[in-house]
Amino acid sequence: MFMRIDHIGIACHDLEEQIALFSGLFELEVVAREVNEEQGVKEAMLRIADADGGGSYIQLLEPLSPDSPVGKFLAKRGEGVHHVAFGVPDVSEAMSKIGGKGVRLLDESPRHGSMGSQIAFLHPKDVGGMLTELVQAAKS
Ligand code: CMX
Ligand code: CO
Repeated sequence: MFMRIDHIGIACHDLEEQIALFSGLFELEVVAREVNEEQGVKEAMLRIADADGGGSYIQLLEPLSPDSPVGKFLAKRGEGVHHVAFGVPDVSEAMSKIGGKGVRLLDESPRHGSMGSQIAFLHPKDVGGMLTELVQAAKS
């Protein structure tokens, strides 16, 4: 079902500071910056690897407001790993397969994600405490 780790999402208070830290430490290039109002984030994608069908990234996330998912997470747990995102060939199919096993889907249908992808989240309480994102990369 999973083809790769698409990205690790990291919650931070200051996107520019965190971009400077990660690109400096690991020599990663910022390949996209977006504001996603629906997800309540300002974000940057730092490329680790390219591949046919989708690459691997670090996703740095700054909340747009304290009552957004990332804003609440920062208040409760502080900066750090917020979610793990797996690349799937078809996000709707993965949602129905995984949902059929009793895992709570946090999205009824796929939403808009980074770089034209389609995404959906699984409840962390049903996945061993890990907030899990499914990603179908945009067709290149
Ligand atoms: N990882 C693991 N556990 C988490 C978590 C996370 N990121 N966020 C919340 N939880 C846990 C909480 O600790 C809490 O556990 P306890 O009851 O044991 O304390 C439980 O889940 C419920 O958390 P909550 O704070 O009461 O609920 P929230 O209103 O914060 O909702 C969640 C949590 C996961 C349902 C919500 O954050 C969500 O829908 N997330 C999906 C969307 C999202 O995260 N978007 C931002 C990223 C966008 C992107 O990647 O593009
Ligand atoms: Co993500």
